[in-house]
Amino acid sequence: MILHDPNASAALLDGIRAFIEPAHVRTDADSGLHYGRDWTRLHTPNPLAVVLPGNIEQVQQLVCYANEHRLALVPSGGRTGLSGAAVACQGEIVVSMERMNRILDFDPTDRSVTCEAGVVTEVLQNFARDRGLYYPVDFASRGSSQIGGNIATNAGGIKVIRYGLTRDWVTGLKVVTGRGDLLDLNRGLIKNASGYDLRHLFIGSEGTLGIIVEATLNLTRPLREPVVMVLGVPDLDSIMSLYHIFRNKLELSAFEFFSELALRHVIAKGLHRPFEAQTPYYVLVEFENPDGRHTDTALSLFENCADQGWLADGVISQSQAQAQELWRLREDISESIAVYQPYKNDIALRISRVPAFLTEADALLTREYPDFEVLWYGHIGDGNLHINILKPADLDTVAFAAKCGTVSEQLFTVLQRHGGSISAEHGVGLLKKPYLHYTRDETEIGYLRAVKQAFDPNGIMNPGKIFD
Ligand code: S2G
Ligand code: ZN
Repeated sequence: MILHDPNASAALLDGIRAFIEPAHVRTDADSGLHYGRDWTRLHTPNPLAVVLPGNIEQVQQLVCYANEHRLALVPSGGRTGLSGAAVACQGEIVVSMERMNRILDFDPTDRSVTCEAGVVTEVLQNFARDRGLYYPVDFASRGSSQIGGNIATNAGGIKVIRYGLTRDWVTGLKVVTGRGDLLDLNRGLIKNASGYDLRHLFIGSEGTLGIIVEATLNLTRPLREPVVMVLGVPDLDSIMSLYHIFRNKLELSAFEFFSELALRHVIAKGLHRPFEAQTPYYVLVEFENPDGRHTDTALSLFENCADQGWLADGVISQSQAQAQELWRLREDISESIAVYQPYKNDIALRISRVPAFLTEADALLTREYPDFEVLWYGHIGDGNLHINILKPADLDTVAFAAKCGTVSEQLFTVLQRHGGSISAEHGVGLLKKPYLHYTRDETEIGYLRAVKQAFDPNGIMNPGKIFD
């Protein structure tokens, strides 16, 4: 347990100012609010201070100092997380990586880029694009999320079906462990059979093993003339039929879905419906279409699926601008419903289990919670479903969260039967911690604790996140 006497705080912070410039050791309320939380709003930020190191040496000094004084550290990137992993609500010290935001190296032969943890995802994407390459891990929060946070949560997003997750693009990682040791992991190698790959322990560790300070990432060639289709779908089974047929005939870079309820919230923000028909669900597929060589295939797929009754209407982009406009129908969902303080679930299943789970979960929610507005959307191509329950205006946040906790227990009981995970890409943090046992059994959690003990023996790294 990390304890500290508030009276001793001033002396402790002065100790930090001895090796980090005073301007970058902040205790003002605005900094505490700004840096003390992610996109979740269930906890009141209450850090002891916000510290912004400028280099690896300062990060190491801070971790050593925190061990000496048993100070809790919460690593902080773009704070776009949705599970409370970057929340500091118990007098921890927030360690913001935003000053460590340089791109350090690019190698055209390796097609790799090395950058500090605080580089914004979109900055890296643009850096790659300007050199004729592509960093293919992509999601709506690209403009504010940071590479270090993407790695700490193994961020997924909208292109996973073709390009995989962040984990698949990290070829080197420099981390400061909870002991204060600097590890230079894998150093950009494609092959390296020299024992346990510690890089993969830090990917998805949510700041609980140490602080990611630098990463080497692979890049690839850009998508050639990507085309987007949005299809109006009558029911859940048809979604899976479309998935099978489109995946078998086209190399998809995205296969997303969203419900009519989700679309209505995006339309309410000023976007236009993709077509006249209103259907219960919509599928968005993306595939590259150099010189239009796959257009005929796509159109004949559309006709066949329409004949089968699997789709009622659809649109295919005629330009990159229209493709981007169609993407916004999916990508703007999260932002368009934020005002309703949605209770989010982000579950993962084997794709083969998606139809059975979707049907069972939808029936459960409709039966048990008829007064809840439930939005379904997500990355069906990865078996990743986002279930968002919008907070009714007449229910206060605490009562709503309590009721949704019950919903989660019921949903996760169904999920467990289908072998799924309580978190596909948003992580566990604080919000999903009470439900971890639905996905990891006690034996496995024991091993997670043993790993934590090896890297952070004093428990200073993001204590209370993922598990206690
Ligand atoms: C998505 C973004 C966050 C949310 O839209 O795919 O991962 O709203 C989400 O769930
Ligand atoms: Zn998602």
